[in-house]
Amino acid sequence: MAWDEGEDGGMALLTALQGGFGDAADALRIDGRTLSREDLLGAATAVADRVAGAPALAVLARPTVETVTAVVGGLLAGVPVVPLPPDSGPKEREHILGDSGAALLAHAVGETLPEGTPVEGLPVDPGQRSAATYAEPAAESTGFVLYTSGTTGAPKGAVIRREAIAADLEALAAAWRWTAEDTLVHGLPLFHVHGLLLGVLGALRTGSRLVHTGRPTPEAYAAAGGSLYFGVPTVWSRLAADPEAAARLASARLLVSGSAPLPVPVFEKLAALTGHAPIERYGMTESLITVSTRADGERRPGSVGLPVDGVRTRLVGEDGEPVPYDGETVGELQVCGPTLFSGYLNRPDADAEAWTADGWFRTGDVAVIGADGFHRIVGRASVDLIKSGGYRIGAGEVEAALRDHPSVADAAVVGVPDEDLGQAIVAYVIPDGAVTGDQLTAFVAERLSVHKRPRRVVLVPELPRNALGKVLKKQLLAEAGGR
Ligand code: MLC
Ligand code: AMP
Repeated sequence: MAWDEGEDGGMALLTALQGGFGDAADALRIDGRTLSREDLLGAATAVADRVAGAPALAVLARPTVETVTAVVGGLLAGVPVVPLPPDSGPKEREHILGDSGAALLAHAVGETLPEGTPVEGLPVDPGQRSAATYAEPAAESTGFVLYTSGTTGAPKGAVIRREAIAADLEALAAAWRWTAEDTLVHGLPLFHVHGLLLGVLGALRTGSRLVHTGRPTPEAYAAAGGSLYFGVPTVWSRLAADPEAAARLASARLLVSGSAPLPVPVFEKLAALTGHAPIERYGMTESLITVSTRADGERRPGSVGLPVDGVRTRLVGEDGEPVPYDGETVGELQVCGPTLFSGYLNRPDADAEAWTADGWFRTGDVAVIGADGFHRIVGRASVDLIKSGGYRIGAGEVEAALRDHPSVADAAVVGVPDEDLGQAIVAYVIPDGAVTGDQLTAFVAERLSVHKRPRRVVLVPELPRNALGKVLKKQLLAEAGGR
């Protein structure tokens, strides 16, 4: 691989746990509880002792020290880690545990697993210690299987190599001048790239301190006193609406937004209130973070900047031909480089769609690139992938959950522009019997994660369709107040 491994030997993930960066009793603070790196290493090694040799370790990923301990334990032992959203309903949970082949589900001591959980529980006690040592697993071995939504069907497991994560963290450390001097603050979920791979492993690789605020509220961010802050646009727009809290981030070094487009007015408000023009970066579960503005470069509102070290991008038109980099012509963004995933678990069909014949990954995002190389994400090629609060939601999965209800004849789900969430899930449902919108929302909530619940259900006698019977989602969006 043409990747500069650097002086530290390159592709190790948990370098800060091997010492050399100093330590503190509160090197990691998660929702009010603290751990030193030495504590974490001892506790995680105790987990590694119990899971070594397992095919995969699922982790009930609440934002807790137990979650971080379990994840690090799996990584130390070289066992692929499968974070499970803690609020996922039975259908989602069974799919993730069954598809990933996880033999064990790590959870906090004292926490009971939902009835019918199809794998053995592994209670994690961050007070345990082991002094065993493990050889660094192969760089090309699987670090994580991260489940992420497609346009239809159940979430797909993206297989992510350890070296992909190390390469991305290395590139982001360079782009953001992220060092052991930083204190990283965020309150994002610990089952996605943003909160877990960047937000936890980033700290464990660079040696920065970590403060996880539990929830990413403006007050919690203001009180954390960090130097480097991560958030999804919803977090930043809520902070920008709270001038007092925002002003307290003036002492920070860098504010970073990602996972969804940061609206230009939020960028500008944040810059005015904090004195820091935010960094915006772009990525995906499958590719990790591939494009970013830089700490030492221009931070242009509405732009995600330049490819990070090692990553290459290209724009391809509908005819399959390259489009000009003129800042105006749109094309599908394709990426390649050392941060890319290996493929979807058990889904050769999805792999065939995702990769080009010459080995580039099709992001499904539509972008423009300027003559200066700056990238602007214009939207998604498919209306069926929704981003709400930074969460990726497949319309098809929510539609399937709604259709499981005995009083639903058919359903169509769209993402309607929303000031707070970017997009809000709205479901159009043809009822077959007496049923209310609230009942249907509750029904979805029993099956899928909280953020996949419709914010609004509209009961309709029929859905607009084209001559082939396909639902006209653009028409529904227009009716719902979207584009
Ligand atoms: C939510 N609620 C609902 C509801 N949806 N109630 C009724 N109907 C619905 N449809 C409830 C919630 O449970 C919560 O209740 C309350 O309403 C407020 O919900 P909310 O508006 O969603 O706010 P909040 O819970 O604060 O969530 C906002 C957020 C969250 C920004 C904190 O969306 C979030 O954490 N997003 C991060 C997603 C993320 O990390 N994505 C990264 C993907 S990786 P209660 O009782 O709990 O208050 C990636 C790669 C990359 O994209 O580039 O980074
Ligand atoms: P996920 O797999 O949850 O990481 O979602 C990836 C998707 O989030 C991408 O395909 C984009 O559509 C979107 N995304 C991430 N970062 C940005 C950004 N800075 N601007 C616009 N969209 C983004």
